[in-house]
Amino acid sequence: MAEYQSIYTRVQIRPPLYDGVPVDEGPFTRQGKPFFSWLAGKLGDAQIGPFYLGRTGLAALVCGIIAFEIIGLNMWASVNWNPIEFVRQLFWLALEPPRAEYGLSIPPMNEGGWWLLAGFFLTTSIILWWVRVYTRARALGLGTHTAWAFAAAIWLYLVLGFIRPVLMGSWAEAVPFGIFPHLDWTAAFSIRYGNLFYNPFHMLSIVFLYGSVLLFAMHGATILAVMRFGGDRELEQIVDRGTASERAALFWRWTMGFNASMESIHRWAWWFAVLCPLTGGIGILLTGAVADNWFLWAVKHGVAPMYPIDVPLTDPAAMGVQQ
Ligand code: 07D
Ligand code: 07D
Repeated sequence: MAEYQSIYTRVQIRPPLYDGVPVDEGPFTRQGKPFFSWLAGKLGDAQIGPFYLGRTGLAALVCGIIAFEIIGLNMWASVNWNPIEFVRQLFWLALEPPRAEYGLSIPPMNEGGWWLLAGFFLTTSIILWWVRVYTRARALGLGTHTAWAFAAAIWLYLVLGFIRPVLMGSWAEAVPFGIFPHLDWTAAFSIRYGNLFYNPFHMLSIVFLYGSVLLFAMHGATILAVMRFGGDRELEQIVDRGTASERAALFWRWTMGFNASMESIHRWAWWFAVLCPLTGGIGILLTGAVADNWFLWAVKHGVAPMYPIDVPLTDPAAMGVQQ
């Protein structure tokens, strides 16, 4: 019993290797002989394989590799094909979208054309992977909850890189490819539109981001804590509550005043996670369309205080350090 107190996965089962339930797989079949990995078993299930690529999986992989290559080769070209500089500056390199003067037209390849092409292949790849997530779930007789949660993330991605730029009439509005450049874009976007903190949908998105983290921690901790009473059989306990459920419920009533149920906690988790990019996408879509400056918007709606213009304010940073 004590093994469940560990923070690592302690239980590794070694049943006979199994390819998984038979389903109608179309022209593709499962590839590769499955095997056990002790290291994989520390993090998750110990069995690796068999793999299934399928039509959409293969197409997604090909499109993803093309996008990755376009981005990588453009970055490499930007340091004159110097391999050392490429590695040294990798996190700072970028493939930028076209300048604003090109609007939504197709620019020359070196002035944003490659960005457009990479974006096309990346988007196609992500959407094809979504189809794979959906169809694989259906093939196995599962619900499609994962696919719809993934769709929420794709919504934010499409708003940032496609829907909003199209509505604003310029690819220049979109995010560049690059590790730090995309952070610079995020900071610049916030400043350009008067501080994104005052965007109520950014606030909501943060609520669900932080909320997801909290719920995940609470749920993971609760189940680990009641595993010794059979609480790991979570789903059976939805309708057939055992002592694990009762103890977990009482624990949360004592420490929080209220408890989720074995079923509802998963719905809370799903909704919090999904609502993070869903509200976020709405916030980004409204930026520039409904509000050009979120701080002034907040002042107008009584969210932020109006600073009195007749009272001289001294910037503390300009006062010098008092020793
Ligand atoms: C842990 C699951 C695994 C996923 C991983 C990411 C790539 C990129 C790069 C080809 C939690 C794989 C990375 C495929 C390869 C090139 C050039 C998910 C996990 C390990 N961001 N962002 C990161 C993306 C946006 C922001 C990291 C993608 C918006 C901030 C990584 C997108 C804004 C910070 C990354 C995207 C924004 C990051 C770690 C798409 C507002 C960080 C991500 C497709 C939402 C953090 C250096 C992670 C960091 C970070 C990827 C969009 C803001 C490179 C693919 C435009 C403030 N982002 N991001 O672990 O360390 O996610 O940056 O929309 O601080 Mg970002
Ligand atoms: C990016 C969805 C797309 C990803 C997909 C996955 C691959 C391949 C590869 C597995 C993350 C594609 C996968 C390509 C995978 C492998 C190998 C989801 C994505 C489809 N903010 N902010 C948010 C906070 C500030 C800004 C959201 C906090 C400043 C902008 C989130 C703070 C400024 C945008 C959030 C803070 C600023 C955001 C993102 C604190 C910068 C957005 C939610 C404490 C100076 C985005 C409405 C999410 C948004 C966003 C948090 C501060 C700018 C809640 C905690 C004030 C421009 N910010 N932010 O799910 O939706 O992202 O805003 O300071 O666009 Mg912010």
